[in-house]
Amino acid sequence: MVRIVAAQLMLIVPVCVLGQDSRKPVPDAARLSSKAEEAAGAVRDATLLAEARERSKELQGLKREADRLKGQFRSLEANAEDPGANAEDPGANATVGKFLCLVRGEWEKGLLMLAKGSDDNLKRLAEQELAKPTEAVRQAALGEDWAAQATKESGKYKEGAKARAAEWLERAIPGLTGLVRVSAQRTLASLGTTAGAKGQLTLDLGGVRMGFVYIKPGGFIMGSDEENDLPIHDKEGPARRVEIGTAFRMGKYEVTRGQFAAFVAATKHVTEAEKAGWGFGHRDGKWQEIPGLNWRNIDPAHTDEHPAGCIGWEGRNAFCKWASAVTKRSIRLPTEAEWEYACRAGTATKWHFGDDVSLFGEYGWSNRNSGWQSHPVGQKRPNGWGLHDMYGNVWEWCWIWTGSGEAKEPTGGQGRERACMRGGGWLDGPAYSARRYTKPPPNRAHIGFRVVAR
Ligand SMILES: [Ca+2]
Repeated sequence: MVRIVAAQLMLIVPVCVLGQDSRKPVPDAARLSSKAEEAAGAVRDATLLAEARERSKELQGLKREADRLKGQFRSLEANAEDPGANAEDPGANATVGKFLCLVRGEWEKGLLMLAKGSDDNLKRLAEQELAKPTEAVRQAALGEDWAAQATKESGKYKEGAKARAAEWLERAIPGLTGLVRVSAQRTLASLGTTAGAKGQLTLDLGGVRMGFVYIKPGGFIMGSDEENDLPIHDKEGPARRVEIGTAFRMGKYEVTRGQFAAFVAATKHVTEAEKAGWGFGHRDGKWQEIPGLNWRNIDPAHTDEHPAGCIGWEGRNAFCKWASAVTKRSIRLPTEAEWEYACRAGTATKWHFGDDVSLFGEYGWSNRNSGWQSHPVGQKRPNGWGLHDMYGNVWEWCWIWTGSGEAKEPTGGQGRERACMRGGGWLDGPAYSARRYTKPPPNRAHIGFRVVAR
């Protein structure tokens, strides 16, 4: 019996190391292995005992390697926070710069260090990056160089280099022609970048930062054939297949009050609510027109992390124009199709978390849990692709798409200037992925926006 237990324990050890069930696979496996050693010793089975000892030795090796890597990352973290005495050391600049760019995604600080570093390849890449190339051919060359760098890296560094390569190639491809385009497309496909945490990007909007998630191209069933229960909401059907032909990046969160404030400080923009001298908000237990209400004063307790509300059509257009100029990227509102595709994150259920509305409170702020106000972005769980607050908190402005049936890539259309809101807000019931409202009223405290970048 004990022999069988020892043999069974030996079988479980590798499963434990490789499995996802344990949070500490190596220590757990080591404990199992030592139990197997004990059992094998008790039945005096020399073969089993030798095997159990060999396994324990391997696990000790694994633990040492894990500790060494942990130590290395700890010292890189410490150096990244305080370069101190190492500031002029080319070796330290190369190591810490690479860590900052490829692991932490802090490109601004990391590139300056790489440019002073001892690694010639990374130094050349950093110089190309710091030149901020705007021509498609130069952007593609930079993407190809990062892809080549990725083949020399491993682990998190490899993922970071691949994500950077994909980012430059996606920007370049629309402006390329002929063989260069084919080559860029081939390299991009070979990177196999997927939606989610690996493809995250942070842009600096002149002092404040905005995080984006990479959204891969693909098809999905947009809308719903179900009868909608509220007469004021628009038709969500017919459900139809829509193809999103080009990758894009979507804001991880709604645009915050702090980000909007940076835009206003830089441009002196005056919103429609400020010009009109009133906004709609919730006060004294009532949803009502409030004199003087605008994005600055929706609630005295609001912080820069709350979503920007009371932002009208002009405000969000001007914000996108400013953000595009600051980041040298195309930043705009999502089309409805892009919004719903990203919201669904590969799901076909009513909500991205399934069909059970009782789970809504884990993912969004609606009138059931909001306390009649918005909440700082990102407090609720994200969807499968890492986007927060797609349901509730504030409604989000989108470009409307008027086509139907099969579509390659609905673009909304600059000329039509038609807006639509998605996702519901803190004042409303739990909105689902297909819910839409095409008559956004002005100056509402529960309407905000989210942007996409190319
Ligand atoms: Ca929202």
